This record gives sequence, C-alpha cells and structure tokens, in this order.
Amino acid sequence: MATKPRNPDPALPSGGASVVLERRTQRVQPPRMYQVVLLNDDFTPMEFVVLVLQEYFNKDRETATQIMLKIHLEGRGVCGVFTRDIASTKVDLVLQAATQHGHPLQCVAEPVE
Ligand code: TYC
Repeated sequence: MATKPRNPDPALPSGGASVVLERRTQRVQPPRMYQVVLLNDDFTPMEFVVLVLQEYFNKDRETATQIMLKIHLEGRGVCGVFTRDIASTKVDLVLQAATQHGHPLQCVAEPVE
C-alpha cells in the first residue's frame, strides 16, 4: 500500500521540506570620508587663517602656516579629512568664527574618492 503523502505544514515557508540557509559573511563598508577645504580670498588676514587651522584642525603653528601659505598661493587647501558629520561641524564652526570676526573666509566639505 502506498504511503499517504504528508500534509505540508503551512507554518513553514517550505511546507515542511528541508531548507538550506546560505551563510553570508556581512561586510560593513567603511564610512565615506569628507575633506574640509579652506578657500583663498583677498581680505581674510593670514594670521586669522593660521589661528583657525590651529584651533579647529589641531595643527601646530608651523604646519598651520604652511597650509595657509599653500591656500594663499594655490587658491585652496585641505585642512583635514573626517566623517560627514564631523566635517560638516568643522565647516559650520569655521564659517561662524569668520563671520563673527567680519572675514569673508570660505570653507567647504567635499567627499573623498
Ligand atoms: N589671501 C589672504 C591674504 O593675502 C590670506 C588667506 C589665506 C586668506 C588663506 C584665506 O583661506 C585663506 N590676506
């Protein structure tokens, strides 16, 4: 006598048949990074830019002066590379300080490749 086919279990997606679960290693992508860039202008005093680089980007005076001169000569310069929120906060702080002191200094964050 033939065995009666078992009733599928409606609670299981397979109806009771065995299911093979594929094991996948989850890989977390590193966060996208953003460089904070200072732009040159004709009015912001060099000393103010050096102080900004020391205060908000933790540069020593020597390094800050070199970066400031690079911006002055080349038009722009990278002050640091951060995650998006930190970069955005740095830009806000720099623009706030520049406005407070009446300087037109511009600062932007841009994604790093
Ligand atoms: N060019 C400015 C000057 O001659 C100095 C300066 C440097 C301004 C860097 C902005 O991001 C800047 N006073």
